[in-house]
Amino acid sequence: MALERVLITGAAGGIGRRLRRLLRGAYPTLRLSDKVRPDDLADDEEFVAADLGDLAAVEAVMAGIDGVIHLGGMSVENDWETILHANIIGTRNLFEAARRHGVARVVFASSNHAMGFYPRRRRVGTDNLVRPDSRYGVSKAFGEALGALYADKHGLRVLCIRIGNVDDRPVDRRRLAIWLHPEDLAQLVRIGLEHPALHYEVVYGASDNERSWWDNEAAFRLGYRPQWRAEDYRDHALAAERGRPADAIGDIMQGGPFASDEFSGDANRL
Ligand code: 15L
Repeated sequence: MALERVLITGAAGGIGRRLRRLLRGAYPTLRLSDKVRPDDLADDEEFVAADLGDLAAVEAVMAGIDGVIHLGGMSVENDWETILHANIIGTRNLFEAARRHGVARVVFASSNHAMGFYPRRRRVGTDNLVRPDSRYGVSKAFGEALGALYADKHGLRVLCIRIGNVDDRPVDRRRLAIWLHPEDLAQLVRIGLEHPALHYEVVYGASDNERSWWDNEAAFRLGYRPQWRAEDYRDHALAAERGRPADAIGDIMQGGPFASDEFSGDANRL
């Protein structure tokens, strides 16, 4: 089925702004949603404001939509109330509104922080248990589970992308392993919206990174062919690292500072 109208939640954020540009012309209409209206709407874009914590507002945004790119919510660690409202209740509202409106597909922006308490020396894939490094990471694991429920029970087609770090180039040593160029992200998003055999999948959002600690076989099976290589920016990334204070937990864990933030456990048990 051709997608006529695609919704981007969190459209005013850094990833949303980039995807708007990269998806221009791919679908007849992009509906953008956020709390604040962008001041540069194109002819093929429309805007509907919504607080994701308000189910009625999310339902209003969803009317007439064929596919959703769900970027909205809190994109870093925060206090529990904020994460609960924006990411747990917000993502539940998103999937429930999509179901009620017969939306065909949801691409969920998950995060590497659902798995951030794996050590960097360990290669992980999508069959490993989730090991969140933060309340934020827990909310992303919740969103992945919710996506599975709505796919299996209600027939939505769902792709969860565990995004590494989206930027024009990798900005430090850790990002050399997890960097995702915006064009490679756009490729993954289009797989989620268009792949004919998609039911429910979790993939890693990473470019062609030599230092990657992720097995991204599921993405390659769906046809993902990343075009960008982190190692091409090695000197820039490693220069940014110089002089940075050591972080006993963050430097060995995949989630970096998200893992060391508020850490009060026994480092020997990790
Ligand atoms: C994320 O999930 C965040 O949204 C982003 O701001 C970065 O912190 C990124 O992870 C990262 O791990 O570098």
